[in-house]
Amino acid sequence: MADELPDADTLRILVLTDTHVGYSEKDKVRGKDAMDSLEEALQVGKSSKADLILHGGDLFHDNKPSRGCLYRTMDLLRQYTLGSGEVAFEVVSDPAVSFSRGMVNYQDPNMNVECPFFMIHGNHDDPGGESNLCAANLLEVAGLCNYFGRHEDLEDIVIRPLLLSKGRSQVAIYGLGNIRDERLHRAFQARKVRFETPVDPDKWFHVMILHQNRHKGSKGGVPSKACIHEEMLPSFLDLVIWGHEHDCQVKPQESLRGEFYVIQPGSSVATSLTPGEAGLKHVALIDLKQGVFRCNPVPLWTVRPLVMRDIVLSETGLLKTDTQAWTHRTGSIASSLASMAWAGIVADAFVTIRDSITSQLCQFSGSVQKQFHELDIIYPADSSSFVV
Ligand SMILES: [Mn+2]
Repeated sequence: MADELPDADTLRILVLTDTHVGYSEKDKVRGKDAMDSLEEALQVGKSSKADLILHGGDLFHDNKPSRGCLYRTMDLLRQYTLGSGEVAFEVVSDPAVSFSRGMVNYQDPNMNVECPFFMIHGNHDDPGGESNLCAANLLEVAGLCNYFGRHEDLEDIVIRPLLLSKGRSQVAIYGLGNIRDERLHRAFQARKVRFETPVDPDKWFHVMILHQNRHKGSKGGVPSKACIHEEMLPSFLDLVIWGHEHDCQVKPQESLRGEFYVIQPGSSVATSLTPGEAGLKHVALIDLKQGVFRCNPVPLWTVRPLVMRDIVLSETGLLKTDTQAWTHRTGSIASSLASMAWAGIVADAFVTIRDSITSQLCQFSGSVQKQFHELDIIYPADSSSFVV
């Protein structure tokens, strides 16, 4: 955590993304995980005296969050963003350009905001339906968030920055809520995405926040046209905050052309059984001061660890068809995790065996209801490696 409090010229932003609240909410063991981690993240903002919170989309896991999920989220936002503390920065751009209600929530005379929450939507919580609203609009009308980065006209996407100033620091934030990857890729190629910069752009620190697939090179990830490449983003940017990708790569990485830095905070709950989700999750505290920034990653300890192990069938000597032997083998892995739980190494065991060929899921749950580790055993897709 940033050890000292921000001074009069330092804008401190708590950056988080992909909190997916409501994920697995009906699960008896994991049901509260996503919400607990959102709360932990908000606590980081509060204890480090962040000036504002910036969320990179997929705050909610479901497009129509359950009543319980919405209620709890609103309750947390009340608890961690409202209060009598002073907002020490100013929005100096026209709020009507960025926000549908024409104002930032801390300027609303009916609200008492001390740490404003800004967000873009992700692919899980995007606007739609008859009303063309999303869950963020509900938070917005309740005065609990500042929802921006929504672009209606995909033939002409004009990204106008939200301009913030604190003391001698000036920051322009360019928000781009999720758009279907292929469409956005095409729009970038067809030069239908334009960025408006403030007059005197050199005096501003330029931050972009987006929620899209990130190009991972030719080896891995989604097809090249179904993602956004760093090279497509304008070179005047100083920092890009990349939402949607769940791997936590919170340490700033220099962009391929070295023009800006990229921070990918990752999700605060593991929603898929992939190796990228198994790392320790973090949020970022970003201090911006007169054109330079510092990123302090803060680990989230409430995130239930995901442990992955691969078992190669050909190394086990078990027959592919011998399901009994497999049940025995997986059962013994489950019980060894359970004994680790009893020994206090892990608090509980929860084993998922995924068969990538039949897509079958078998789950074994340990008996200690505290934390658990999840073990994913992936059978190699290449059946030639099976002993048959
Ligand atoms: Mn997403």
